[in-house]
This record gives sequence, C-alpha cells and structure tokens, in this order.
Amino acid sequence: MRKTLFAMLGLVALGLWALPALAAFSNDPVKDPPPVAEYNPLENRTAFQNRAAGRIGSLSGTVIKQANATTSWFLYPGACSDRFAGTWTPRLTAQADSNNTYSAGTTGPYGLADQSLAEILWHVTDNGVCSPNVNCPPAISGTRSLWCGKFDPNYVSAGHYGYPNLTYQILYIDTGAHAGPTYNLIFDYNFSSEFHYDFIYVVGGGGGAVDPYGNRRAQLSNIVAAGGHIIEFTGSIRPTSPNALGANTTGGLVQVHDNPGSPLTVTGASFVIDGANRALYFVFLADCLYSTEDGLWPEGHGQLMDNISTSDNGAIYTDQAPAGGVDAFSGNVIVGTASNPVVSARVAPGIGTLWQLVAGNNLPSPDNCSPQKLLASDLEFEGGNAATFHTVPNQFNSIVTCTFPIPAGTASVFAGWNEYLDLPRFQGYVQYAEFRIFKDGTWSNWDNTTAGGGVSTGALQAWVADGDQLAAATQADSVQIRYNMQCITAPWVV
Ligand SMILES: [Ca+2]
Ligand SMILES: [Ca+2]
Ligand SMILES: [Ca+2]
Repeated sequence: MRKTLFAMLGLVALGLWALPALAAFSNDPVKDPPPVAEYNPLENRTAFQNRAAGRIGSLSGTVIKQANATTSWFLYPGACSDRFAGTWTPRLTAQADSNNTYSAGTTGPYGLADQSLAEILWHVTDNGVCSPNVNCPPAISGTRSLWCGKFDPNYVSAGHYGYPNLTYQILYIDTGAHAGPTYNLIFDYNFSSEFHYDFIYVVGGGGGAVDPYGNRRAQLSNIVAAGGHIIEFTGSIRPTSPNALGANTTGGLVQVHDNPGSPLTVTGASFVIDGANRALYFVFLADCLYSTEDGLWPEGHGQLMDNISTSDNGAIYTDQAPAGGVDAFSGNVIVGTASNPVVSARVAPGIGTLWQLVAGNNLPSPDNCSPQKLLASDLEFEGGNAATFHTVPNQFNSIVTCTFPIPAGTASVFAGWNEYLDLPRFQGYVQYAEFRIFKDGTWSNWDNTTAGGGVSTGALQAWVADGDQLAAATQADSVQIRYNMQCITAPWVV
C-alpha cells in the first residue's frame, strides 16, 4: 500500500532591514555558505512532476490516481494538541493546519527552538561518571579534568565524543589579583581543533578587572578580530609544537599552531601574562564544517585542561567536582560561587525563539493574490521581532512540530507549508526546514528537508506553497519537522 503524509502550516518569514551583506566564509570552497536559492514553484520541480495524487493546489496537469494509494493528512487544526493528548488520528481528506484555531501571541501547540542559544560544553569530565575512552576522554591527571566536548551517538568521528560544528564556548577563569607586573599561568592540556578553522583563543580581561566580558561574544570577537588576544591555539598540539610549553604573552599574541596528525597532552605549560589580566577567557570557536560531529576532523576529542594554577596565587583547578550554581552570565560554576565564580563555563546569550502567531491584518505581507491572508481571522506564524516584524541580527529560530508516527508501508512522506518570504538577497537571512526521524531506537540528527541541503532567500512578497519530500522518513518509526529562520554569518563574525 502506498501512503503519503502531508503536513502543512502557514508561516511568514519577514526581513525588512538592510543589513551587511553575507560575509564570505573563506577561500576554501567546501567552507562556502550553503547553496542559496529563491523560491521555485513546486510544479517546476522535477521531483513533483511524477508524484501521485497531486495535492498541491498549484500543481497543474492531469493527475493519475493510483488504485491502491491512500493519502493520510497528519497536520490538521489541533493535531499536535491531539498528539499530546493521545487522541490524534490522521485525516483522510486534504487538511492543513490553518493555525486559525489558536490564539494570537502564542504558538498554539507547536514547540519552539532558539538555535542561536548553544549548549554549554565546558564542564568537568569525571572518570567515575563517564567511561574513559568509551564516551569521554580520560582525565589528564587524577580522576577529573575540564573538558570542552560531549558524547553524542550521532557524532561521526570514532568514539562519538568530541566537539560539534558551529560552536562558541567560553571558559571564564578568575586568576585573582596580581601584585606583580606579570604572573605565570600554568596548566596541562590536550587541544585538538581543525587546523586554521577552529581555535582556542585566550583573551585577557585587562585593567585588573574581575569579569569584564562575561559572556559577551561581540566584545570577545572584536578583541580577537583585532588580534588583541594573548594566546591562540589551532590544530593538534603536542609538547613539541612551537610555544606549546609556554611563552611570554606580554609582547603580543602567542600562536600555538601545529598540525602533526594527532594531539598529545602537554604538561606544565607556563605562559607569562600581564598582571593586569586577572580575568582570562578561554574561547573555543568551531566553524561550520570539520569537527568530531561530522567526522571530518577525526583528531582528538575536543579540548581538555587540568591542573590550572598561577605562579602567585596557586591552584585554581586540579581535580574538583563542579561547584554547581549558575553565575550572572548563565554560566555553569565549576569553581567558586554563583556570585563570585572562579571557573565558569558559558555560552553567548541566544537571540530568542521569536516565532509567534499574528493576525494577518497586522502583518506587512501584501499579496493581491492572497487577500484572505490579510484578514484579522487568519493567524500566521511570524518569525522576526514581535513588534516591528523585522528580522533580528543573528537570529536562528525554529518552529518545531510534534512527532508523527509513520505507518509501515509508507511510500512517500511530504512536508508542506504556505509561506511568505520577504528576505532580500545578500542580507544573510534565509529560510529552510529540517526534519529528523526516529528509527532503530534513536533520533537522527536534524537534516535539511531539501535533498542535498540549501536554503531559501529572496523578497518574493507573495504567499506560496513550498515543501519537500522526506525520503528518509518513509522507513522511520516517527518524524518531526522544524521550520527555521536563520541569519547566516561567518562564524567568526559577530
Ligand atoms: Ca571546523
Ligand atoms: Ca585532574
Ligand atoms: Ca492561518
């Protein structure tokens, strides 16, 4: 039996600001931004021209109905509420979720994700809690170390533990007040990051300040962009790597760059640091490709540090369990207290979930061909600023559907939606949808609904039907879909 799943909902992606153009990622073709396309009507796509039971309203031509085909419509008004309540059944007549049965200012029964807010990865790895060499690296010494990494069964590299793409992780260290003009920062480490694309930057706070930068990515990135940081690691570092065992940072940036094929633990590194740099920020930056996650950087397992001390104030971290608590910058306190953290793991704040339902008469979405979308009775998801409807710099927000079970014997799964895109080209704002499947007892990574990837942009300023076949979902137990708006910038640009 051939079955088809349809999921449709109305969405608006608005982008009305003129903003700096999409920055070039690099000179490396594989580092380029994802392929960008303007909207292409469904009937112009070869993938849809032979599809049975043409359910898209704009699909033209003769439809030849297959005798044994059944089509189930999974998303109807309240479908996700029914899923949560256990009362959901698919519909056998054409259905979409109009969103009109929900309340403006809410998201109805849909979930939201702020993908601009990252998971904190710096933490204490503990030989007694995880399984060293199985799902975590062994502590450098004793039973615990600081680790910027995680185990994820979906990570491709051997062991499946290390670091992901596109991450910005801040380890704050308060080294205490320094009476002398300089002090030595002494620590053991095992660092491995994609050579010349992923980095560990050490930024000094200056001025004797306790915590001047918090989790402010903009300030930290500006300092690094200007070369104002004090140490920079990239590649796999060994004790034999230039500057690996230490150098004087008071004369300017110290680079520890090496690419020998794998890291080796460096013990007792000692860097001379200006006494004004009481606060230190170890920033780990990973770009969009080549990490443990995608398997293209198979070396090492993220970043490890241990036995951190200063020459004047003594030990900072040796083998402690995490102190616990959350500091003023939403950081996880590893040493110290929530009000006076000594070692704290942080990420930059997120931009927000943004998506909300808005009545059509409030939205700047003119379309003479879809006057019904301008009615007060028509609710639509709007993905920018809640008051101005403008895009928000660095936003990366998703509407997330509930999960849907896929019946055995399903031949085709299609996710569709109506959308209004006002995302002028070269502004960096794009739209795309992703899906994940539950199969063999685990959820997959989120994958672009467009085969081969790619994102949509362009100020079409018209309501259109869009969607994709989810080939991988036909063999799955369940599927879940999310619809994204993202501001794409080079990862080292704020
Ligand atoms: Ca990388
Ligand atoms: Ca230790
Ligand atoms: Ca609607």
